[in-house]
Amino acid sequence: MAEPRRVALGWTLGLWLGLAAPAAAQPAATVNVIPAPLSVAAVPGDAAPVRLANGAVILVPAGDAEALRTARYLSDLTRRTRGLNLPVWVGGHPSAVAITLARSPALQGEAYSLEVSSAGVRITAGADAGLFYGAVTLWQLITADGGRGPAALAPVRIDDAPRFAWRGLMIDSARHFQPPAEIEKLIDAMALHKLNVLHWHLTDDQGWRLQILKYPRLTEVGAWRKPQAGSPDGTARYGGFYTQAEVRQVVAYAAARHVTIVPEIEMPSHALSALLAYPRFGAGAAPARADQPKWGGFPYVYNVDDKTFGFLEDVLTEVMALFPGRYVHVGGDEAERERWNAAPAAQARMHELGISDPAALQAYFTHRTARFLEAHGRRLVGWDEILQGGELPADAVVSSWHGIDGGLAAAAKGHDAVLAPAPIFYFDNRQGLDPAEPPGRGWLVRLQDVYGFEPLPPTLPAATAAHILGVQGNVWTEHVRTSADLEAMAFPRAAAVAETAWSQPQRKDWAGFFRRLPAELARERALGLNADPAAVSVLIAPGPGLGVTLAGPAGLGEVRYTTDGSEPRATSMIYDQPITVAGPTALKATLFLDGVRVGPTLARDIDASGLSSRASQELKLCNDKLSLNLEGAPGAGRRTYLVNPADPCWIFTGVDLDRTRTVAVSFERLPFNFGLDPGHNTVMVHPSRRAAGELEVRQDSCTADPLVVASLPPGHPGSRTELRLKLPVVSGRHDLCFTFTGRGYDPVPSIDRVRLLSGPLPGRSK
Ligand code: TNX
Repeated sequence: MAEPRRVALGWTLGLWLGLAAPAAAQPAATVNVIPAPLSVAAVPGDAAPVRLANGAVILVPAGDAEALRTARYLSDLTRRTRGLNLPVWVGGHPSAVAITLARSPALQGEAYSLEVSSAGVRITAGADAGLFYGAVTLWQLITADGGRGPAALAPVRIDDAPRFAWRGLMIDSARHFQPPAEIEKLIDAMALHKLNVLHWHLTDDQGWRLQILKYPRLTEVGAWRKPQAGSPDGTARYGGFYTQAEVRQVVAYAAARHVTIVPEIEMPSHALSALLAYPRFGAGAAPARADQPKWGGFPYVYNVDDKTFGFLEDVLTEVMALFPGRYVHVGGDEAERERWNAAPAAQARMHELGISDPAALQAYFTHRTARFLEAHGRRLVGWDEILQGGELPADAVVSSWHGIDGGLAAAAKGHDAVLAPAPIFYFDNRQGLDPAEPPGRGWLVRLQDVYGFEPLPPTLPAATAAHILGVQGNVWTEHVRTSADLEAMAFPRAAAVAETAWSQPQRKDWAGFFRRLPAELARERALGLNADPAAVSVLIAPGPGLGVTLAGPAGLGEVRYTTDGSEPRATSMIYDQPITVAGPTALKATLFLDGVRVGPTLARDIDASGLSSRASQELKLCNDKLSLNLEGAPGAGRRTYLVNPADPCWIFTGVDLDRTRTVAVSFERLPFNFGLDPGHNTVMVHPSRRAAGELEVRQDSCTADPLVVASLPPGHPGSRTELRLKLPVVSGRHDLCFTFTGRGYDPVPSIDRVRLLSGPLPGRSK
């Protein structure tokens, strides 16, 4: 079996690009557009496709600067994604016009209509945003066949408008930093999905990313951290920040694409980097540099004295000058507010307010900040913890992440809310089971899970529903280190968010979305996005016995495969039951939909050793209360490990012990950089006999007496080791449980792969 490769996501889409969707003529009732438009209808009497070749003209009215900007954007887009040149003309054109952008006061805001007929293509809207979204839809029609050059469009009439006003994506630039150009690339991609709110998470314990002129140390000190030994970030200092000039440019870039940026400045907690720069504004524990490269919850909170509020107001003043949108997010999540109980200034404030509950003090914090923002014409947004400790400021908006109940409760009381429930809208989670998926959290959040979310329960009163501003996907980046991985985590899941946010519920259906997905992935690729093909990929699992099981997305399309090394075609065998192989076999499998190839080819050499080897992602975690897909140390052959660092224990199911004499277990020691919440994800230390710890192997149950125990050789974070353990003679099929013992898990040994070896011990252990 081939070793998992991170580059496996870089499959050659070109192979199936030309085939991604059946030819250009699309039936009028559905169009290959995401998000699905409100209404799609045939154009009476028109049947012949409209051809758009190089030189086809886009015409805008004279004196309409915004229409001109949108026309130029469309022209640029078709050139860079399809190599199709559509020149823009203003006012009139001597000969035929292919595409016309027009204004109509009958349409408002983001609404538009688009007609493709023998008279050409006409996009009509009242407002700039509507015109822009009409152009985006046209671009999607032009690119629906995944090809290059001229396009043929079926006649169609589209009338469209969004369901929700807030169609969001959150990018965490604090845990890992993305250069401004990457943020702009994401904004461009958002706009092309009709997403219109970028919630930009700019500050957190691990980094302060926004230049504040009055407090230069926020970035001089707070933007940089020293990663721990063995961390994926390497040993140099890690960090970066956005200068105010860069932010202004990003804001303008977003505005031109009808994307509003909601900046987030975290308070009263998630503030370690700020407090390292200005410890005088802290309460509770003294800020510790050593915590800055760790993930998790920390005991550092801002103080509640006037000078700290003065500092925060100064910061927010600069933030408001940079970000013209109405909303300013001030975090509010996961504050260890009990820390205020031991801080004299906080105690004095509580005394003055006549409160004894630190939650009420956080409510005071929120109100005071909301009043300040309101006085400047802005609205406070906060995570759903701002609902605790007292009444919410009337104008405040809740980002609901502990499920949707907080958001719905706030809406019932007349507050606005945005729904971003964990885990399904948390795009730091894996979207597929393949060992080559990017690092992140280990829970599975597939594209169809995201798509299946309906924000408004049917019993919700209309007056409450009116306060749900929309939905938002969140890309937290503790474990998402690179731009390529960030794009893979965000796309195509952002397309599912877009359809939930834009399309009416009756226009949504997973099978229909899935049919539009190949074209969607092709567009994302054409934009240079590293979209994750997990939703159209074939998964391979060893077993049962000497066989392999293949799986595609449930009930959609068919898996076709070959065993002679050739590329699967529309006529190749359809997979319908586990494949049993007699000898070494080169298996290739691909997902097809209606005879058209829609995903990458999975290629595996199946032989006895391949079948009896599992990567950590193919094992089961004994305890998945915490599940992370963690990247190892940098260097050649950098790997990703599925591990619960609070309980390093894995199960290899159904091992044929009659054939297995030895197990070879390779593992890497990962730095334990987690500030785990006490009592939440309690570290389950399995006590060791020796300081370096042991690997214990058990049969059937993880609490039985071990079959075999091996001492771990000493090793530092980042070091990789393989242990070979000879098993006693046991017969039958059994689960094997692999547990690391220790006197603590720093570093935490993380299994890379378990191989089952038969016969006498081959070779010696490394
Ligand atoms: C919780 S959601 C957090 C973030 C983490 C995220 C990881 C929220 C408001 N806080 O600090 O990055 O979980 O999934």
